[in-house]
Amino acid sequence: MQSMISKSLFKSSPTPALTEKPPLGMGAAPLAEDISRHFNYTLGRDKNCKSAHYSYTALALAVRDRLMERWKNTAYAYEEGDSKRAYYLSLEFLMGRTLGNAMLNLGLENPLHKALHDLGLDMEELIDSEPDAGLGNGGLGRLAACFIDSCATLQLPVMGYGLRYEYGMFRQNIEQGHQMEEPDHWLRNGHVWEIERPELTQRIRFGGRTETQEGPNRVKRVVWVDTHDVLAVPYDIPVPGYQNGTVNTLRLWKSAATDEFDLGEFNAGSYSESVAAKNTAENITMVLYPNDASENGKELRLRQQYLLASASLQDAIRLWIRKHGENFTHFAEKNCFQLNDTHPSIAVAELMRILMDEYDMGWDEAWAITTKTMAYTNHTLLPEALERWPVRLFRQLLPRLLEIIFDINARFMGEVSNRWPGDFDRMARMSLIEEGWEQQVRMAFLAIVGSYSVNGVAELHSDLLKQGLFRDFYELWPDKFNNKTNGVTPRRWLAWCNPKLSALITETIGEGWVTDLSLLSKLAPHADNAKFRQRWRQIKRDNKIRLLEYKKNEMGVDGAISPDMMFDVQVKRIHEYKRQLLNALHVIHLYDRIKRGDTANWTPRCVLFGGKAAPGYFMAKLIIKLINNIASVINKDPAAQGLLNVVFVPNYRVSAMEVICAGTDLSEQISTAGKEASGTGNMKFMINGAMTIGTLDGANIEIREEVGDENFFLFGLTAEEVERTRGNYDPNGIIASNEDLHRVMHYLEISHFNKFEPGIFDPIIMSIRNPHDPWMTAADFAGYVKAQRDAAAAYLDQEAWTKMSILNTAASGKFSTDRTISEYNRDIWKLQQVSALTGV
Ligand code: 26Q
Repeated sequence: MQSMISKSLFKSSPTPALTEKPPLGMGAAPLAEDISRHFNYTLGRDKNCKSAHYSYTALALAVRDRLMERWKNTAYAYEEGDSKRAYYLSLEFLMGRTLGNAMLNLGLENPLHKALHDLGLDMEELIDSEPDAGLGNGGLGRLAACFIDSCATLQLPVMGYGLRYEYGMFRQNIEQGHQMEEPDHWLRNGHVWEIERPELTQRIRFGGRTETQEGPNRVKRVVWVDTHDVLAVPYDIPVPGYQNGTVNTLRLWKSAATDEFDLGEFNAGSYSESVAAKNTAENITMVLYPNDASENGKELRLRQQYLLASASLQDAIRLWIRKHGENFTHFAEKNCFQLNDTHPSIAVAELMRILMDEYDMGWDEAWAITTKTMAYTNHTLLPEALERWPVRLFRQLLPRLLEIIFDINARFMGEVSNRWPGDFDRMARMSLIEEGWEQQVRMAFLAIVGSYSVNGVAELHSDLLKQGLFRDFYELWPDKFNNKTNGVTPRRWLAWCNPKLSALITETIGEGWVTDLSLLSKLAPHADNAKFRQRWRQIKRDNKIRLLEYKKNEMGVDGAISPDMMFDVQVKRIHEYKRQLLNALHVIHLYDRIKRGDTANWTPRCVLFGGKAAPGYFMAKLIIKLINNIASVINKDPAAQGLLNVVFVPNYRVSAMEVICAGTDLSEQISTAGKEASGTGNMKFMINGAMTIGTLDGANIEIREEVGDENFFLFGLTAEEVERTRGNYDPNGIIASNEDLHRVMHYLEISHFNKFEPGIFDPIIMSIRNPHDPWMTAADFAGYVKAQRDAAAAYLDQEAWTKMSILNTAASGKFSTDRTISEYNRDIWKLQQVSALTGV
């Protein structure tokens, strides 16, 4: 198949006359020239074309042209240096928009401003016409996007492998306060940033059965037969480093039907079966699963996972063979696969299959290679979110892989019983196969057993993994376990999204911070300079006005919100453990104070919420409805005018956060301690000078360590206290003895926010009053209200607040993914930096 495609595409091989071009001009004139050429010739538009889409595309193509030569040179540099490579395997890459980032990283912002001005085009309008690439749910997917940005900036040979979903994260509309989901057909108007590479198509097998055959010298080998095959076609997206000549690759697979489907079954007369089979093939990458906690047992999801793992491994092995032939002796020294959670962890078994069944390797050699190349990152502590697949489904869909998993498990159980003879409880706990009414494969355990590194994403999270979920494995292999605290890319999350603050920072400490965020610490002394504070405050205010403008455009209505109010923001996926409900209870409390006339020294505030709920998550959707109902009562009440506003911004996404984080005063990070693995929104806010109100959870702990406890509004039970409280938690006692909470509950219980929708919030009331409430919302209410009071009081002293804001930015240097990726590289990948600049 592969050779057939390449033959038909390249009848004659390209010559230097065809491939070697002088570098394109980076000034305004050649840029304007190219934009206009693409508009008129590539796109065939004329003076009657009014749509911003075509001007955007022409601009994007002119920028893309400038990435191409750097992209090729980077590939050549990696190939020639025979560099060790790492592959980041992820079911999600939440990239957001590409144009602005490409402009920034190529250093084209100024010349393009001039070029577009000369062409009479409005840069902002064009930038805003690009749809977000929403190929992820939330933190895990956005982390992958920040990681590949940092890898390119650090000039590391890292490729991202993911899926090219036709439909990304759904669009969220709010109707009568309810979340409504709409499909996100983000590719409808084409995607200029991708290059299809049909010549690199891979074949993926499903179904069928296995047979043992005798090979040439009587060696037994397993063959997987009667399979239903699917093709995986790669689409490459350039990932530019920051002004360094490097352009790495994000390779996304699209599923497609093989030709056999049409020919074989079609000729046999079973037309509808053959079309249905074609659909099954093409459905695999049709849609992103919109859950950010696992939804178990869906066959299509397992197909997605296997397609990604198999196509990516085959592709990496193709690259290897091109250079080294079928000699795998040094494969493990030169390749590393980082598994983004358990979603691609079937890769462990798939690499074994490829090495044994396709390249005749024995078990021990294949296992040695696998366990020296795989590394696994865990992103959750919630036990219900750990992936398990029914053995029955595995047998049906991936029979050969199930055999291999059973073989891995048999050998692993032998190892456990050697180490702890007779400890059958432990064996049952550690088995890759969970027994029960239905046997299940524990994907996290497969990932741990098959990897040489297992990491969590913040100090607390990594510690809790070792003490809790993965304790047995930690006792067996303490050296495998490590921590890599998350970060965010400072290019998108400061340089790009906050141009005014970036300019002030660069003017004050120079531009080095863009690639060395620790340099932000040089801002600290300026916190004592009144003139500097004044400029800092003015920029935050401008960004708040920009946020209000954004809100107006997204919601179609204007509200009486002043930029002088405190902007108190919680944006993230809606989940009970993240406790948007606690925030909502506090809003009701503020409203109650207003109604009681308890408004002396009041800090006017705008409480902004945003986030999507998984479509099947009843409680999360009900929380959205509650927030919207509260908002509509409060915003309409003249008593609250100028004192309190509540906003739910619909369709929260990457491009929304770019505006939101720059205009935030107070960042809400209020999860039940021990539940949020890290959080990364918390870091975006901090870098942009917001104060955090938060629990001792995830990376909040490290944020507070960096900025000092006097610059952080802390409250709530610790992770240990949460666990100790379970079993004797008495929310009704707490409510009875806390006047404020009692009154808040009263508002809910008299249906104050749902007068015409009786009873709809009863499940929320019951969850707060439930002694088994896993999120212990009532337990943290009093502490939260106190911390909110402190924050409000602090905001009244604008000089002191601004100082804290500056100190937050100054202390945020640790939370760059450049630091995170350097640590992955130092401890796990061990790649050499490769400069692609030679020649460019
Ligand atoms: C699994 C199986 C089937 C369908 C969906 C899923 C699925 C999809 C996405 C399960 C989980 C996710 C996403 C998890 C996630 O975003 N976790 C977050 O990862 C961030 C980056 O490390 C952390 O900062 C957050 O704390 C963590 O919640």
